[in-house]
Amino acid sequence: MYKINSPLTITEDGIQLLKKAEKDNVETVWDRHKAQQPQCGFCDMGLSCRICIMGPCRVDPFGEGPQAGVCGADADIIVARNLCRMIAAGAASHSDHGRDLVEVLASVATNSAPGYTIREEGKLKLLAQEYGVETEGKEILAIAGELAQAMMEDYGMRKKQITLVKRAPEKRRKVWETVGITPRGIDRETSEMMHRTHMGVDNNWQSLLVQGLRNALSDGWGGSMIATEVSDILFGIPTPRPTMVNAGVLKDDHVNIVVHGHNPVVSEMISLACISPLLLELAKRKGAKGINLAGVCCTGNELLMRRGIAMAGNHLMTELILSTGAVDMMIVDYQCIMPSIGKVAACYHTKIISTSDKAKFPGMEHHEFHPENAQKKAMSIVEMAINNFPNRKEVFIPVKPQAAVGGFSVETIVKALGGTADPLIDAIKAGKIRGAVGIVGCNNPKIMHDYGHVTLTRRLIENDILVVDTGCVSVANAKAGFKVPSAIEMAGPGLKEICGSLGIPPVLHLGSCVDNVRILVLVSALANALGVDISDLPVAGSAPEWYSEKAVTIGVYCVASGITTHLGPMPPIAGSMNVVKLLTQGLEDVVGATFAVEPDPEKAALFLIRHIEKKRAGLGLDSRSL
Ligand code: BF8
Ligand code: SF4
Repeated sequence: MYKINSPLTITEDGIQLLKKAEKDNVETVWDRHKAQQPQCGFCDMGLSCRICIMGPCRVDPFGEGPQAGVCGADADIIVARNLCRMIAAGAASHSDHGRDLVEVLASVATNSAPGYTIREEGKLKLLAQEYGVETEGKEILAIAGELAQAMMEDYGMRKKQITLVKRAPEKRRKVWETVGITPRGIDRETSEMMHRTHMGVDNNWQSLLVQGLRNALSDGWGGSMIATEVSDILFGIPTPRPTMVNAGVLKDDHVNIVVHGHNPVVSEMISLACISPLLLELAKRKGAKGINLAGVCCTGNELLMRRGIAMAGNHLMTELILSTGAVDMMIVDYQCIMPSIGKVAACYHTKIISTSDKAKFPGMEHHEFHPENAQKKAMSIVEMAINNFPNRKEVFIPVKPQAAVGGFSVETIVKALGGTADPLIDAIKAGKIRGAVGIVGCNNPKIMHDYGHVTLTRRLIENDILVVDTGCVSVANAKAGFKVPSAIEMAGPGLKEICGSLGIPPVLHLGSCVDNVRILVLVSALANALGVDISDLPVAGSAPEWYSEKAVTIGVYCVASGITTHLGPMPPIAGSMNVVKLLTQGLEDVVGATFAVEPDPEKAALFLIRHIEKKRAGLGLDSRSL
């Protein structure tokens, strides 16, 4: 299906649209990446510091130039501080996304968020119980209000530990207690991380990194987990549903609206406006057959999981799909939105709308969404998109869409297994499924677009390893055809048998990046069922093409939760062998898992297969040698 004939992308739509962009004189992320070469070697190794203005400073990696910054910070301190600030930024991003959802939940409770509602009363009550909110004899909205307040407390400093930490297996919680990394408050850990990395505070690279682990855990078992759970309560628990992916999901005879960003608070309202009879009628009057809503990046994943909305592309496709000339409007919220988007759109008729008070971009029209006005705003914005349809010029939709199934939540996986995780555990024990790997994260122009994801996934399923994916990986894998039931033909015999009997593909789409917490919940259930720690399970994580600070935080909370994690691109830590050794070896003794860095997905697959076989042997299960 793919021609691996381009150094930039393995995808056919990507190849065609790169040519189109070049023809239209559109500058892309790859052009800018090229223009940045050579990128700074000090920064690449984490050896530059601009935390204070006695600097900027840098440490010479060859031992000839300065070995300390003006303040005296050496390579270990500078590298650790830089990495910790990445963790803090990633944790802040996910957790702020979670906070916005909690605010919507609070507004729903007071009837001040027209259009939003409680879609999952059962899940609301379960969460309320976890938070110690009394549910007996109470109105649903009253429970929602109290739950929102209780969640807000998780963000603060009134607790010894955040609530959802209780979901982790007991053995894991003991590890966190022993190491001293049980997260206390979501904002507290990020704030303390920023404090410790200020000039003249924590200048011990080990204790900095220990706080980095706690900060990341405050995201995984806090901010991100709240984001996912409240999204399910407000918008529905995802269930498997058919969808379409790639740039071919755009329709030349429909008004095409693309949502981009992360938070479903805006995109959900847009999706409702797109099926309004009034607006559909207007679209027809303007000469369109209908309104076609598609997604890119994680807000697209959120809609795909719950509504089956089509996905036009992942991170590196966000500029290119505008080059189709078919996008009448792109609506963005926040995170991973390149500030170049407005400039690309200006080459076409595309209108770009920013919606968040905290995310403004050059060349975009700003229409701020808040819980109380979102419903009305969504209607007026979609109307603007329809009115833009007649302004279209040349349209180039290069490929036919690829079918896929998306929307696996833990709840639906357990349901597909017949109500308990036992069939999955039996299949793992019998060796039909060797283990599972969560492949997560982004695209990065340093790596051929989607090559890392697709190659790694193919090798793992061939070796009977179940793959679950989120974020931008999920689009890459869907485009590669791994997410239709017939994809079991690409799987090894054991995985093929199990997935075939359950009627599921060998690669399961678990959602957006905050939804990586669904992986934490799933592995906790497996560990509890087997009476072991997460770090004993034949599972691993991988981010073959990661780029963002959020991905660093995800990787760190996975490792701190006991999941050994592979990274494609090297994080900026090579300037300190102490930090490298701690993250790739030393953490094994601390949290029972480590990082491994390997840009080549073929070699990464071997590493992950060996890791899984080793964990199987540790559990007394049969183990293959490679
Ligand atoms: O949160 S996978 S490029 S879109 S950071 Fe961004 Fe990376 Fe995509 Fe979603 Ni996640
Ligand atoms: Fe330089 Fe130290 Fe300031 Fe960093 S904190 S910029 S190393 S003086």
